[in-house]
Amino acid sequence: MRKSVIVLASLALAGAGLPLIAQTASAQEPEAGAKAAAVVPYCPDAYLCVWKDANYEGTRYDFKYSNRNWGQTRNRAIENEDSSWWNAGLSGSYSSVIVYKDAGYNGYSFCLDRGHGKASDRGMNDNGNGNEWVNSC
Ligand SMILES: [Ca+2]
Repeated sequence: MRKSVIVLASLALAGAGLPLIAQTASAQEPEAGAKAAAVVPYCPDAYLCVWKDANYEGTRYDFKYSNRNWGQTRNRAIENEDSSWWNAGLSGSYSSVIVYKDAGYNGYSFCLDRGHGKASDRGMNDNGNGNEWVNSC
């Protein structure tokens, strides 16, 4: 008898939990679009993070300083393979970062303020070669 009471109590708890989960999910649905645009990937403080794939996926490479040519860094594997970027730079001076298509800070580029990124970029995709920290975009 006691056993069946415990089972019933467990079922009641499980039943009570389900509507809560469903409610939470439906409450987030209207924000799905905004949520997708506000994704903040993990990127260590003080770094420009660069991923091999779009949407901050695949192997991540971190750049702390300015680099005229990614091909001459230990992160050379991401040269011309980059597909998404996030600026987790420190506040204050040199908090924004420009990503360049060509070595020597040349060619097509875009600038990311601190706390901003690009989940994809048609012009830069698999083309990046350098990054330069600047005071502002
Ligand atoms: Ca890529």
